[in-house]
Amino acid sequence: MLKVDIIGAATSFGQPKLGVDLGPDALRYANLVEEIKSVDVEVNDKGNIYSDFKVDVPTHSSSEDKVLKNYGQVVNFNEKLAASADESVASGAFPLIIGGDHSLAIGSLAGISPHYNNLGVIWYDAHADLNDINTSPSGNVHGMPLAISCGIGDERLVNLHTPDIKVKPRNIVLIGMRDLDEGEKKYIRDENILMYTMEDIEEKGISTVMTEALEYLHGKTDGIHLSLDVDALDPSETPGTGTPVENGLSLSDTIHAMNLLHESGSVTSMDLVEVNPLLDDRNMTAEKAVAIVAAFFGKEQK
Ligand code: HAR
Ligand code: MN
Ligand code: MN
Ligand code: MN
Repeated sequence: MLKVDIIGAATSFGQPKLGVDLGPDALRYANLVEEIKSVDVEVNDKGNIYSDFKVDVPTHSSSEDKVLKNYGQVVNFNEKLAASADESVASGAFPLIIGGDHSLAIGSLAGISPHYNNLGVIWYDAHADLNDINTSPSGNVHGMPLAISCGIGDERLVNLHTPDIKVKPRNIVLIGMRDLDEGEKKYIRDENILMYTMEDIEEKGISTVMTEALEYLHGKTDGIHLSLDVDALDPSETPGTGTPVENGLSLSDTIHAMNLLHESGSVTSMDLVEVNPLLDDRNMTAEKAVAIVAAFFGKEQK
């Protein structure tokens, strides 16, 4: 039986809005554990990880005039998360990292990637999160984790947990894109990263997109990490998130995408991020996120 380790990544340091660190508990209130167990999966909830620092420790950055916000907390938090994710994979479990803002993907990918030679990544998000300190419009680290995992950015974050590049750009698929910064567009073009924008999804349909994504990754990767940001969905579906973007994916398309990933059997780890109960309407975003995760683990729709 599949063994799933839930790792609560209770961080909000990658962005400025209060409450996203409560996401893991909001997901538990929405019956995350019970829903996953209902499909004959063994679940071990490892509880939450927190940063050791409540206030920021002095900011370091690779550039003089710009800063990475909450740098000290982001480094400390992700070191702890990487250790936990690494331990879960080593024990044979499937790590399900629940956030928390998307800066947590720095730690999850750092902990998971050493177990693979060529880890594939499906980044299901409205945003590419491919900024570095110079291209970022905000200094918020949740807009940077995929770049950092590709070796672009602050040295301590790039070398977190292991002194290696965690992900190769050619092993990435971006899905749901509709809010990209200029520097991100350039990086995607220069590195020839496979990207499906909302327009592509509307044109091809989600089934074709997921099938193409899996075909692209099969053969050249030995594991696939799904990093699912709830802002990939339309804000009418998932309002409880810090940076909603109009014209997103529907819940039904997303559930269908998860069913296809389940059937493929090739995804080996997952993040579920950016659920913010303080911005939500009676926990509906967490409830939908739980339905998405349940579909990913094989729950049939009623
Ligand atoms: N691209 C913008 C920035 O870097 C906005 C990032 C939005 N955040 C996320 N990430 N939720 O997917 O600041
Ligand atoms: Mn994101
Ligand atoms: Mn996003
Ligand atoms: Mn099944």
